[in-house]
Amino acid sequence: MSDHQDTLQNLGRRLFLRNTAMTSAAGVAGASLIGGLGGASLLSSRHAEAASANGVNIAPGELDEYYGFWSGGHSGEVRVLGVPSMRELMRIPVFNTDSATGWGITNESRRILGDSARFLNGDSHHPHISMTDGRYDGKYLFINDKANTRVARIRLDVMKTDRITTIPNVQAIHGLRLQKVPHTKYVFCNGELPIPQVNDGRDLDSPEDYWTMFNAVDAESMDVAWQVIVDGNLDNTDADYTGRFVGATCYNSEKGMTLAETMRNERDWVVVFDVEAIEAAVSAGDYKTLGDSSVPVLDGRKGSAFTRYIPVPKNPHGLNTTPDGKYFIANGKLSPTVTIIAIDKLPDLFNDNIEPRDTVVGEPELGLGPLHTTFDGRGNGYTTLFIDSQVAKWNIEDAIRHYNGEDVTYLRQKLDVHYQPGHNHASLTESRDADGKWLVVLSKFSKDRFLPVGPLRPENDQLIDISGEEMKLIHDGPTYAEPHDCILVRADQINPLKVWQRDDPFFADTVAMAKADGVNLEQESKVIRDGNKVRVYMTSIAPTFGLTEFRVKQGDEVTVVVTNLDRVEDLTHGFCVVNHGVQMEIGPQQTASVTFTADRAGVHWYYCNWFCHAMHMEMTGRMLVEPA
Ligand code: CUK
Ligand code: CUA
Ligand code: CA
Repeated sequence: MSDHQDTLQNLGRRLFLRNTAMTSAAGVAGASLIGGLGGASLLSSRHAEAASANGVNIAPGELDEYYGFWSGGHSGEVRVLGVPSMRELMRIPVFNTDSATGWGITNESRRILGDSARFLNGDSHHPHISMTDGRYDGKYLFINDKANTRVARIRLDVMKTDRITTIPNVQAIHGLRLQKVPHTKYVFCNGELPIPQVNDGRDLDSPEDYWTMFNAVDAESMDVAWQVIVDGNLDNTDADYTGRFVGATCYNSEKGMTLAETMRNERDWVVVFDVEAIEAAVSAGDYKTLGDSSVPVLDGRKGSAFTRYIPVPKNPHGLNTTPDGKYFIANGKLSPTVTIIAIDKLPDLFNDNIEPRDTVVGEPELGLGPLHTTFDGRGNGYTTLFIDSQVAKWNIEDAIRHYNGEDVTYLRQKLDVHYQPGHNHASLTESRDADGKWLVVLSKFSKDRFLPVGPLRPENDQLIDISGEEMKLIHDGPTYAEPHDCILVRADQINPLKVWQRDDPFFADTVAMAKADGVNLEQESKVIRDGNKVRVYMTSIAPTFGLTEFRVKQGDEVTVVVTNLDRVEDLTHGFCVVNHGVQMEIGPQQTASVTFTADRAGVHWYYCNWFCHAMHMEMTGRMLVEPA
């Protein structure tokens, strides 16, 4: 039997199963969504082994062709992987605190965290790389924090977080995408959970007065540029390739406060935003502000000039723009379909020449629980089916022909994945350069795929070769909670620095403080007393600190500034004060600082904790604290 026939038979079985599964999903959701794994898994394991036998091998010392940036979910971080080897290359702390680098501990990171430094957690979902003319430009990566309503920017030249903005007037930033054309001027991000406006204790018991908003953050200043109030709520989002339109799914058109209420309507919608109309209103001063915030707020509820609401089957999830710029694809979740919205019909929709559903040019049935779709640049979509534990490969134009009544098959293949996939992501899929080589499927459950590690299991990021007609599973990659999403970019599109530059803005404030103290960071180590504040400046060259001791008084507020004078690539020092919770990374040519209270008299050793030299263990010093 050919694979194609196999696919069709398989589809038949899935469709047969659909009614029961969808009924239970709609009834009690939650638990039933992860049911029905059945016996398919053993068979699939054997398939996987066969595939990896002829898979790729990146030999020791060889470099990968792609960078992958993975969100770390509720670990709050971002991870950098090499693809196709799936080797983890680096972790970038963002919304979390990090013991190795001192993120959340150092003054430089705390300045970036700002007021939100008081939060120790984050929940990052959607990493996206800045673009120029619809292509990744390798400058920044942006990511949301659902947990504490923030958006962060990572500089890809140093792979450090450099800005974090808390979005006012909304709760839980979820979907996040970037303007693709003409360049990433805006970071678009969705407030998911409706709240009273203003949220100061009023309207607690009046959910009808709760609202949420669509937000645009200026990618350079990281200030919130504007906010648009919507009906319902907002889940995922994506931008078009003209620069004018952004689409977002809404699963809660009911504005329900409970699960059952959010599933009441047969249809929810995709909201489309007209960025040009919004910008015109903001420049004309045609907006209000809310509470303490000075951010322009526009009313984009139904009937507004800024938005249109396109009905789609109930509780949609992912929203993905095809790399040819023609379509928004809304993924059905509770419906076995995805909805294809023609972007070239949107101007007519905004001119009220057509009805919202007239923009829908296809609604192919793919299987149970479609969550996200990604593209190979050859006209195919790859949609994760959460309930079926599969990825469906389907042809977009054939799905449109089928919708128009033609007798064509749009499904190309279904591949079992392990298990319950959320996002998937094909190489360069969000840009004009989508190259259809690799597909990463982020499976939420690993179950039997790895050695058991206690009740908490890793997730499973599967690498699939999509360069040929058939999808082939190549690799299983266990990951820690929880990479909702990732982005793959060609290695040549990212240009990281090898050592820090001395004028880097990342530590410019600390350099300015030294200058005000009259300290030449590159040449001297020095202690400056300023009342009960003591600033300890020291250099480091492997394997010594510029100061092997310094003396303070009990109760002093001590700021230690270390400048790593090593110019050697890869030669990082650490600075850790024993029993003080003080720890930081100082990369080659970097200046880093940390402030703490010397609250106990006595001898307190400090040491370097990056193994930097044969005499690394000896790279130590003493903080001598005189009793008060
Ligand atoms: S969401 Cu997690 S699987 Cu936050 Cu993009 Cu769909
Ligand atoms: Cu410096 Cu170890
Ligand atoms: Ca709904």
